[in-house]
Amino acid sequence: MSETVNTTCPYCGVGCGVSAEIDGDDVSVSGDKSHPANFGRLCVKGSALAQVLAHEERLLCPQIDGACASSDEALDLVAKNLGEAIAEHGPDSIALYVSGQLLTEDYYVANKLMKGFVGSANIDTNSRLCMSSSVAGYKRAFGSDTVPGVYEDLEEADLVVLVGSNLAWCHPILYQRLAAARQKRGGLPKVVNIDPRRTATSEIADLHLSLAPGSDIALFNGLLHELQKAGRRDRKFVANHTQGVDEALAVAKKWSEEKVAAQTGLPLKDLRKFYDLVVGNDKTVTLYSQGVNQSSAGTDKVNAIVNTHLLTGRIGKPGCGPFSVTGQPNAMGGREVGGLANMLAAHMELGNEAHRAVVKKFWNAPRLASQPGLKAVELFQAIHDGRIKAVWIIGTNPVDSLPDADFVRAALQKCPFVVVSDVVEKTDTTAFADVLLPAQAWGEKDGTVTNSERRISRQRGFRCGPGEARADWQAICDVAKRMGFGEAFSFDGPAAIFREHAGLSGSENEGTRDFDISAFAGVSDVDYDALAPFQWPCPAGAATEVKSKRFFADGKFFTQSGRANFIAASFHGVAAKTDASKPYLLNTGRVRDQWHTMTRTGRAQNLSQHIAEPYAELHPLDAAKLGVDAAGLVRLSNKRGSVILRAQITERQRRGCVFAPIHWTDQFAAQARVGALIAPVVDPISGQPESKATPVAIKPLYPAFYAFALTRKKPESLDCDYWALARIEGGWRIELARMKALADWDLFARKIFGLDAAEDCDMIAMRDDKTGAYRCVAVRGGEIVGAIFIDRAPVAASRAWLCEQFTHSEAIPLALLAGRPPRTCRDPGRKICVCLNVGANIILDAVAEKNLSSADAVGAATGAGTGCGSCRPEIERLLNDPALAASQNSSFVKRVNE
Ligand SMILES: Nc1nc2c(c(=O)[nH]1)N[C@H]1C(S)=C(S)[C@@H](COP(=O)(O)OP(=O)(O)OC[C@H]3O[C@@H](n4cnc5c(=O)[nH]c(N)nc54)[C@H](O)[C@@H]3O)O[C@H]1N2
Ligand SMILES: Nc1nc2c(c(=O)[nH]1)N[C@H]1C(S)=C(S)[C@@H](COP(=O)(O)OP(=O)(O)OC[C@H]3O[C@@H](n4cnc5c(=O)[nH]c(N)nc54)[C@H](O)[C@@H]3O)O[C@H]1N2
Ligand code: SF4
Ligand SMILES: [Mo]
Repeated sequence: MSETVNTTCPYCGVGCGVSAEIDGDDVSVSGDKSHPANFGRLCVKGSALAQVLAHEERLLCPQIDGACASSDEALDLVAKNLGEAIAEHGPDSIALYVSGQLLTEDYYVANKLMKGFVGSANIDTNSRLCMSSSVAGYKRAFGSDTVPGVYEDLEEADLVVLVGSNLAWCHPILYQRLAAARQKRGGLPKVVNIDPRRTATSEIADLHLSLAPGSDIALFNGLLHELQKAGRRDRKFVANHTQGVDEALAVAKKWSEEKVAAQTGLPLKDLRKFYDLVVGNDKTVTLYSQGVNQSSAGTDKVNAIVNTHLLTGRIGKPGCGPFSVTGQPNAMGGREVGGLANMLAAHMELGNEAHRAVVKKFWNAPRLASQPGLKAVELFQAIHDGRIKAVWIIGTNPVDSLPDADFVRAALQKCPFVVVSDVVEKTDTTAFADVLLPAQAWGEKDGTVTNSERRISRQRGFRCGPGEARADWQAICDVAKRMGFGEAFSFDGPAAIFREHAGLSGSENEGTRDFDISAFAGVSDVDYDALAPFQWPCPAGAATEVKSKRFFADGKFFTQSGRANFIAASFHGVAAKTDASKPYLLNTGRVRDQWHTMTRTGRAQNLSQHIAEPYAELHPLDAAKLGVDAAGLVRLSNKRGSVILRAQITERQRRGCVFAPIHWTDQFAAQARVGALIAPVVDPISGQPESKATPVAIKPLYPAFYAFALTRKKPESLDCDYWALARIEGGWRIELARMKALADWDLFARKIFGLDAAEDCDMIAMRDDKTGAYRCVAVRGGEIVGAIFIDRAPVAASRAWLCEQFTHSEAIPLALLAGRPPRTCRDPGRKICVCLNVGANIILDAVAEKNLSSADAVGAATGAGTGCGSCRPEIERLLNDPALAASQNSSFVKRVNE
C-alpha cells in the first residue's frame, strides 16, 4: 500500500508543491497538482528529489573533534562553551550563522535564542549574500520588507522585464509559467532580458540587453526620465501616495539616452526599443534577482527599479509591479522571523523602541538585543580577528559561498569553538567543526516555508532520518535549555513554534506592520499538519483560503507618512576596476542542474550529466588573445586566490568578462572554489557582497596530459592539478589534467580505479608513444571496473556514450576502448534532456531528418523536453543557432554547457 504526502521542494524560492508517494522504502515524487505555485509541474531538480534520499554520505552521529559522541555529550559541550564565552567576553562574543534553507520554525528559535535570550544580534544568514539588497531597497521605498506582487502577475502582464535573472535555470517553474502564458496569449507578455551574458533565459526574450556589468542604475534612471517625458506619470498616485519624486527625477534627468548608451554600452536602437516597450505597457512587471542584489550598489539598483513603478503607479495591481524573486526555499521565512542581524522578529525593527517593547514582552525576554549585529562578511572578519570566540553554523557552507573564501577558511581554523549542523558529513565547512550536529534532511524535517510570493506552505516529513539526525529546531532548543532558558524553549514540535510565531506577528499590530499571520496563532496540531498553502497577510479573523493577495493597491505604505519613498539613485558602477594585472571581470552564478555547493544535487546521477565540470565562459576574441583553446584549461587568479577551470569559448559572453559557476567545491573538484577570488566588497546599506564583478587575471594552462576516466569507486585522492568528479549510474566520471608528465600509466589508471598495484585485474591497454595517447579498460572478474582515456590534447571521446556503456554490465571492453560508438551507432552527444535521457546529437539528427522547427516537434520526435521541460530553452537554442548546432555535432568536449 503506498501513501502520498504533499510537501514542498527544498530548492528554489518558487516553492513548488511536491507529492511524495511512499511505498515501503521506495519514494517517487511528482508535482502537487493542487499547489498554487506549480500546479503539478516540477523542474529537473525537483523531479530528481528521490535520487537524493540515499543515506550515503550523510552525517549520522554527533561528532566531537571528529569522533562520534552522544547527543547529550555534544549538546552539553555546545551549551557549555557558548555559555563560557558569554560569561567571559559578553554576549557579542558568540554568533550564529544560519540559512534560508532552514524551515521557519528552526529559524524562529535560532533568532529568539540570540536576540531575546543571549542578548546579541550576532545572528546573520546566507540570505545576506542573496536577498539583503532587496530587503533594504523595499524598506527604503515602502517602509517595510514587502513583496507587492504575486506569480499570476507574470502571466497577466503585457511586458516582463527580467533584470539580472537567469529565470530559465534558476526559477524554472516561473519561467515555464511565463512561457505557457506567452503561448496562450499569442506572444504576450513580451519579455526583455537584461544581463551582460546571453543565457538560457535569453531564448524567450524579445529583446536581450547585454549591458556593461553594474550599469543597471544608469539604465533605470534613464528609464525614469523617459517615463516622465513620455507622460506616463500617474499624477494622482504620485501626488497622493508617494514622496520624493522631484529629487529622483532631478537625478534621472541627467541620464539622456546618449549618456545611458555610453555607460551601459548598449546600442541606442536597443535602448530605444526597451524604453518604448516600458512606456507603452502599463502592465509591466520588473522581475529581478542576483544581477541586481549582488552588487556594491544593490540597494540603489533595487530603488532605481522601484522608482519606475512608483512613478507610473504600476504597483499592487494585476499584471504589474517590481518583483524580487527569492533564491532559497525559505529566504522569505527567514525575513519573517527576523533572521538578519539588523532585523528583530515578525518584520519589527531592532532600532524601534516600541517594536522592541512588543517583542520583549511577548517573549518575556531577559536580554533583548538593542544594537544590530554583525553582517555576514563583518561577522567572519570578527571571527578572524578573535572578537568572536564561538560560532554555530547551521545549514550553510560559508567556506565556499562567502566572498574571500580562503580568508573565511582561515577564520574558522582560528576560531576557538566551531559548531556545524549539516545533513552531510564531508563539506568544506564541516572540516573545521569542533562539534558536528547531524540534521534532518528533506523528507525528514517538518515545518513551514514561505516562497517568493509570500505563500506559506508545509514542508512535511515522511520518513525517519538516518542515525541520530534531528530537527534543527530541536538542537537549538536543547542547547537553549542547557543554557538556562528552558521555559522559553520548551516547544513540543514545529506546530507549537509556528503558533508562537503567528501570535507574535499579530501582537500589537493593528495593521501597522505588513507581516501578520495571527489567524493561525491558535492553529491546532491537527490543523497545522493539514495546513493548506496560504498567502500573508492573514490577520486574526481574516479568511484563510487560498487566494492571491497583492499589497499597496490602496496606496497605503508602511512608512511614517504612509507614503512610498522615491529614492534618488546615484550611479556607482562596479566597485573594483580591472587593471593591467587583472584585466577581466569575473561574474559568478548558477547552472541548471546543480544547487549551490552540490551537497545534495551532486549526489543525483541524473543531475550530474548536464554539466559535469566547472568552467569559465570566455568571449572568442579574449580566448584568442590569451591563447586559450577550446576545452583547454585556464587559471583565474587575483591576490586572494586562484581556480582552474575548463574554458568555454562563446559569443554569449561579453568581451572582458568571464563567467564561472559557484557550485564546485573541494569535494567535487581540485581547485574550483570561485568564492576564494571574490573581493569582500559590500553594498554600504545592505552589506550584500558584490559577487558578480571581481577583477581577475586569466592564464591558459598547458598540461602535460589530459584524461577522462570512468570508475566504479569514488577515488580517495587524485594526484592531478585539475580534476572534477561527477556521479553516474554505477560509478563516477572524472575529468583530469596534470602539469607534470607521469612515467607509469598503468599505475596511474589503477589508482584512479581504486585498485592496489598488486590487485589481480586485466588492464586492456593501448598506447601510442608518438602522440602520447593511452587508453585502458580494467576488467576484474568479468566486470569492467574502470576506463581511462589520456591524451596530450583535451580528450576527444564520446562521453555520454561511454557513460551509458559503463553502466551496462554486458558492455564489451574492447568496444569501450575505442572511446566512441561504432559507425552503426550514434553518439548521443551531451545530455540536454536528463529526464528522457536525450543528447544533443539525437536532437540535431531529428531536426535535420524531419525538418523540425519547434521544441514541441522535437519533443514529439525524440521525447526531449517532454519530461519536466527544464531543457526546452536549450532545445530552442539548438533550433535557432546553426553555429552551435554544428559544434555540438562533434563528439568532442568543446562545449560543456551549450
Ligand atoms: N539551478 C539552480 N537554481 C537556483 C539556485 C541554484 O543553485 N541552482 N540557487 C537559488 C538561489 S539561492 C538564488 S539566489 C537564485 C539566483 O538566481 P539568479 O539571480 O537568476 O542566478 P545567478 O546565476 O546568480 O545570476 C543571474 C544573472 O545575473 C547576471 N548579472 C551579473 N552581473 C549583472 C549586472 O551587473 N546586471 C545585470 N542586470 N545582470 C547581471 C549574470 O550574468 C547571471 O546570468 O537561484 C535559485 N535557484
Ligand atoms: N561568488 C558567489 N558566491 C555566492 C553566490 C554567487 O552568486 N556568487 N550566491 C550566494 C547566494 S545567493 C547564496 S543563497 C549562497 C548559498 O550558499 P550556501 O548556503 O553556502 O550553499 P548550500 O550548498 O546551499 O549550503 C547549504 C548547506 O546546508 C546543508 N543542509 C541542507 N539542508 C539542511 C538542513 O535542513 N539542516 C541543516 N543543518 N543543514 C542543511 C547542506 O548540506 C549544505 O552543506 O551562496 C552565495 N555565494
Ligand atoms: S522550480 Fe524546481 S527547484 Fe524551484 S521549487 Fe520548483 S521544482 Fe523546486
Ligand atoms: Mo541565494
